[in-house]
Amino acid sequence: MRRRLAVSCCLSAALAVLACRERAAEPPRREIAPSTPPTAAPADVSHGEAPVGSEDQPPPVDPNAPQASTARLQHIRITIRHTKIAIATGVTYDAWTFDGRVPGPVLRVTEGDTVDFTLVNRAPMPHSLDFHAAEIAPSRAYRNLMPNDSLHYRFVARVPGAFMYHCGTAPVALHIANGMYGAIIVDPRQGRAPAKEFVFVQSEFYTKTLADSTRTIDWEKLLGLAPDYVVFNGREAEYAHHPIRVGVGEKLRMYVVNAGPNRFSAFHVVGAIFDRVYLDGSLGHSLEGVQTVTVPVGGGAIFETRLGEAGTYPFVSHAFADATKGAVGMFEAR
Ligand SMILES: [Cu+2]
Repeated sequence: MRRRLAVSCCLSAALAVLACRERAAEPPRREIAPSTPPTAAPADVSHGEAPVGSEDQPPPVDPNAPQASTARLQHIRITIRHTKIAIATGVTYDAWTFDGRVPGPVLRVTEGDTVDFTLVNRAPMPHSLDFHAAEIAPSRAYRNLMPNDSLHYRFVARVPGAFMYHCGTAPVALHIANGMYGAIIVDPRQGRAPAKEFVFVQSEFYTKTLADSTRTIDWEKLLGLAPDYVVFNGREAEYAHHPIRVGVGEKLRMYVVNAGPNRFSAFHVVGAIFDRVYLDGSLGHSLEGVQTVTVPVGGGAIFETRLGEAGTYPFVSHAFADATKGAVGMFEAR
């Protein structure tokens, strides 16, 4: 009896030692602080995911579409530069840019126009430019351009729509996430009905902070599809801080291009229904009377609506985590 007790005691002690060793071999547990969803609304406007500013202060990034040009030969020149840009209030990002801005310049041509294009690389590394509005051999036109080199070619903008352009140098996700994208509108030859026109380019920023407090790309966040900011026209909630004034009942046309590089846009105007949406901007593919339309990464769409009464109307990506991260703006109808 005594012997059996001793054996069982030894066994328990050995098991306890083993368990102890196993515990010691376990990697130390990281304490993750539980994140608490905010319950205080940032704005008193319904769907106001960011504080709403005054429409008396014009937005630093102009949302108005450029005028259509009547020239049939369009000379376009873009210079690639690395520069610092503002992506949110007090947040500076070390960006790779077309013409020193993010998004790059909004380009506008008409169906059938010849685009005479020159690209100049003033950055210290290879870059390129891919026009979704062109039908051309990428091996010739979208090749990597070395620092201080330039490239010249022509293409005919054959298909009307709202197209993306972007750097196509690998890894493409890195070059796009660093700011190398923009919109090119190709108007149909017969034109579109008069309207107040805006361009919104949606994109994401994945950031980490450097010693001088500038932000730079966080590659792991990019691969994990976890942006810090999702924005229209390069800045967090730009048009919530500076609402866009429009007329009650006025016809509005929005050219929306989604540069990504990862997040689909669910474009929606709160308090409105789209009279018509042209998928990819194509005349042949339009929807009538729709609430929300997906703009895929690397795609575009043209949205038309009217705001029925005076008031503040948010426009958002209805993927609301993205609206919380900055994909929100406001129309102020008067
Ligand atoms: Cu690039």
